[in-house]
Formats: sequence, C-alpha cells, structure tokens
Amino acid sequence: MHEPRRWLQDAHSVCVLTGAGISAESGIPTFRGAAGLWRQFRAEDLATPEAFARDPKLVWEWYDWRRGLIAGAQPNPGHFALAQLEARAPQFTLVTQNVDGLHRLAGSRDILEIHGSIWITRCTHCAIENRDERVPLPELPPRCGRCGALVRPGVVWFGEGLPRSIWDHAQQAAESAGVLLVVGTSAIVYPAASLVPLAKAAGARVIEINLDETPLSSCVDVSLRGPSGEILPQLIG
Ligand code: BJW
Ligand code: ZN
Repeated sequence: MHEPRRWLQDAHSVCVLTGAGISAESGIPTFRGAAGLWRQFRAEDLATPEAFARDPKLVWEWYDWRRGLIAGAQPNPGHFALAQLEARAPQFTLVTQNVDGLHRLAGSRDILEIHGSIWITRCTHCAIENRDERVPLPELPPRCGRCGALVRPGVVWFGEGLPRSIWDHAQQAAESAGVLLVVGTSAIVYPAASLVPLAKAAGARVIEINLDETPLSSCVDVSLRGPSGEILPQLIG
C-alpha cells in the first residue's frame, strides 16, 4: 500500500476507470459473478439492441427494476475517496462504465460515463433525450412525448458504439495519465478494458483494486485484492 499511495500523491495526472464493483457496497448488484441476479438472464441477453427490438417491455422491466434499486442507494466510502482524490490531483479524469450516477452524488465532477446513464431516456425515432430525476416511469415501455415512438434507456448496449467524444476524452485521459487506477471491473468488456493497456503503453503506473483476479491482474503494476470501499479510503485518505 505504501508504494501506490506515493505514486498517487506524486502524480500530476490521474485517471480512474471504475466498474460495477465500486457500487457493490452500495447494494447495487454487479453484472457477472456468483450472485446470479438479473432474473436468470445474462446481461448480454438483455443489454442488446436485438433484445430491445424483440421485447421492449421485458428490457424496460429490467431497467425499471434496476432504477428502483439505484434510486434507493447511496455512494459508499469508495466513491467518496475518489471525489477526495479529484479535489487534490492537479489533473484528474474519472472514466466510469457505471450507469448509476453514484460518482456524481459522491461529489466527483469530471466524469466520463462511457456506457451512458440509466437516468437518461432517448426516443428511438426523434432521438430526443430526457434526464429523469429518479421518478418512476408511468408506463412500460415508455413512449416519446413528442412523436409517440418507443423510448429506450440512454445506455450503451453490446454491439453499439460508445459516445464518440466521451470515448475520445477517455482515451486521451488514459494516454496522458501518470497513474491509472482500475476499480471493480471484470475488464472483459471492450473497448473500456482497452484503456488499461493504452495507459500502460503510454507509461502510466497501473493500480488495480478488485475482490478477485481479472485478465488484467498480471499486467498491472500492483493488484490490491479486497473491497474497494475499504481499500480506496486507505489508499487515498
Ligand atoms: C469488487 C467488489 C468490491 C465486486 N470491491 N471489486 C474486443 C474483444 C472482444 C469483444 C469485443 C471487442 N470489442 C467489442 C467487443 C464486443 C463487446 C464486448 O466487449 N464483448 C465482451 C463481453 C466479449 N463490446 C461492445 O459491444 C461495445 N461496443 C463496441 O465495441 O462498439 C464498437 C462496435 C460497434 C458496432 C460493431 C462493432 C464494434 C459496447 C459494450 C457495452 C457494454 N454495456 C453494458 C451494459 C450497459 C448498460 C447497463 O448498465 O445496462 O455495460 S454490459 C455491462 O458490462 C455494463 C458494464 O458497464 C460492463 C462492464 O462490467 P463491469 O463494470 O466490469 O462489471 P462486472 O459485473 O463484469 O464486474 C464487476 C467486478 O467487480 C468483478 O471483477 C468483481 O470481482 C468486482 N467486485 N464487488 C472491488 N466490493
Ligand atoms: Zn420521439
């Protein structure tokens, strides 16, 4: 813990990549792993444009259920530690795969939501976007107030591109980082996971925090095993 603490203190530019694991201690289920939630469906079977085309109501029921869980959740000490790190680092970018919005609630400011937000809805026809302030949806699947077409969650599904300029910024932040902190991600979803070799090749020290080993563990500089809600405050506080 001594060395990575010093890297973070000395770094001019810090980039952080987070995944579902950082929100696990807030009570939000992760995608993969033993818990076997997600109503016996694999995330890959619900989080696709094909699944939405086939059964928009089912997909919306899943998202609506998750919105309910997230609405009742609060940031945990891991989220707060990252907000604290941002406040003291000269340059800082938080890249998150999470759609839950908990980083913002914890006080983080410079956040790139590369997989979108569960609180945004987008019309499949006129593309108008709305940000719902944690209100329950009146009907499932919801319809566009302007044109009446189906409305979809404002998230990035498998097979869809990431929002261009947000992804460009994420790559720039990874490439210019002195330290990359990778927290609570299984690192199997691309292109998000590619930020790690990108940062490494550009000279960053890479610190991984995860309960388990991941495909990245062997190529990072240090792998800290344990819950991020405990490790991040020790690393940063
Ligand atoms: C703890 C903890 C605690 C628990 N403390 N740790 C290259 C190679 C192979 C495949 C591809 C590739 N390029 C593209 C692909 C295809 C695909 C992909 O990656 N497939 C792989 C699964 C094989 N990627 C895409 O389709 C992407 N789009 C794309 O590439 O566009 C370009 C393109 C377009 C068209 C054609 C071709 C290319 C889009 C990916 C979108 C992912 N979307 C989802 C759903 C978002 C909306 C929603 O929330 O519903 O994003 S899937 C899901 O996975 C979600 C997550 O953000 C993402 C990552 O998951 P994450 O965060 O890592 O969570 P888990 O659950 O996997 O892991 C949790 C971890 O935490 C575990 O390791 C635990 O141990 C740990 N943990 N508790 C610390 N307390
Ligand atoms: Zn519309």
